[in-house]
Amino acid sequence: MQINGQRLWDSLETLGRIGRYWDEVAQLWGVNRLALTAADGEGRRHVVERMRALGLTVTVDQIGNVYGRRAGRLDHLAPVMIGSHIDSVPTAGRFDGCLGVLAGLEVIATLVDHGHTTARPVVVAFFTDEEGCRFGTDMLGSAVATGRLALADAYALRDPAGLTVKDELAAIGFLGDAPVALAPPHAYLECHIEQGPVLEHAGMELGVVTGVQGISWQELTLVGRSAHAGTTPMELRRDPGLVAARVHVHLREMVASGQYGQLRATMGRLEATPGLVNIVPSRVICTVDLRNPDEAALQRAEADLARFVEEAAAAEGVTVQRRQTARTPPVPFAPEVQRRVAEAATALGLRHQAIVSGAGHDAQEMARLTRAGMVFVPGLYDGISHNPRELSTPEAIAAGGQVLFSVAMSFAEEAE
Ligand code: HGY
Ligand code: MN
Ligand code: MN
Repeated sequence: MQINGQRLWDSLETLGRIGRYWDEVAQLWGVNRLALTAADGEGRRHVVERMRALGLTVTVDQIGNVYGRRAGRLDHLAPVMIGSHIDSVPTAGRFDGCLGVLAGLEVIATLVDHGHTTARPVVVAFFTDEEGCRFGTDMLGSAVATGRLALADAYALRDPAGLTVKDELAAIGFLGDAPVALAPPHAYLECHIEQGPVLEHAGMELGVVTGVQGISWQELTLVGRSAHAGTTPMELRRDPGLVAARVHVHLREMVASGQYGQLRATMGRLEATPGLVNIVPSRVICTVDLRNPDEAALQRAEADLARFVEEAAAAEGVTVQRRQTARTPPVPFAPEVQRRVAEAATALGLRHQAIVSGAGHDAQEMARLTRAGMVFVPGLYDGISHNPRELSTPEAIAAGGQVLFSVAMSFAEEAE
């Protein structure tokens, strides 16, 4: 059975119009469906409508995860689950996450077209707040569904305006009542745009994802003393902005030192208060995102950075409060899933290679419950992502969708 690549491409365009905004910098339409905002709610309702139109039974759980289920001939058996997320960063393209959910619906639509019922049930899922950039921790919905995060703790998370996850779920009408604990699926599959340059530069048509690298997010609150920019002598200052700048430079120096393997380090958020031209800031809040495929090297980087921050703050008479907001170790994907993805790619004559995911994904959480794996579709323009310029080709999307279909069917027709 062949999926309908054009229908999949069109569905990405349609969903991509929900929450779209004109990005002045990129001079392109971008997507902003930040988790649990009205735009996210609109995107969710659109996908739920598509699930229902495909005859799926839709369940919304207490953290807002949504599952669309298609019965199987042996309906008592554990389902094959295909999922990802449809929430986005505020400056997104239309592929990150959405490809995995819409390719899952394309699998269902293909089965409907052919009037074929699989042995096992098939479930298409989208998880709440995978991006984590509003409430501070990533993979929120899938982490709760797989027991890494407690529901009460997730509910209590607040965004910078002080709004809670629970209230915002209710506000968009997705505070469901189904229990969050997920029964282990027979297998979990996720198709995702690579979001990096590896496949494009290697001339590959598909990536067989071997796992996800470790992720460490922390928020630093640096408090000094606000003072007049003109009258305050430099030696009397306690400037948190200087400490933040030193930390930022130190991140690059740690990577350049080569002592932490393939460390990647980012200071994505940097907010000075009061943030005005003629006042030494009283407070700076900044974030640090550390990534590493090697857990021991990631822990070394965290420990060394913590020491550096303490020393830099003390030298400037600034206090520091550190809050770990996300932390997941490197997660390997099931060899059996990898094997089937590679086999399907070979059968379709697709140039493919193994690749470690630089980004976090819901599949890393689902790997706690079952055999999980991912299909990567190459991006264009060095695979830029978390940016309106994120793009792939209709051919690559169709190929990824077809491999996803083949692998899903191989699991869905297993009666034991
Ligand atoms: O940050 C990540 O790796 C993913 O996009 N949530
Ligand atoms: Mn994603
Ligand atoms: Mn993302």
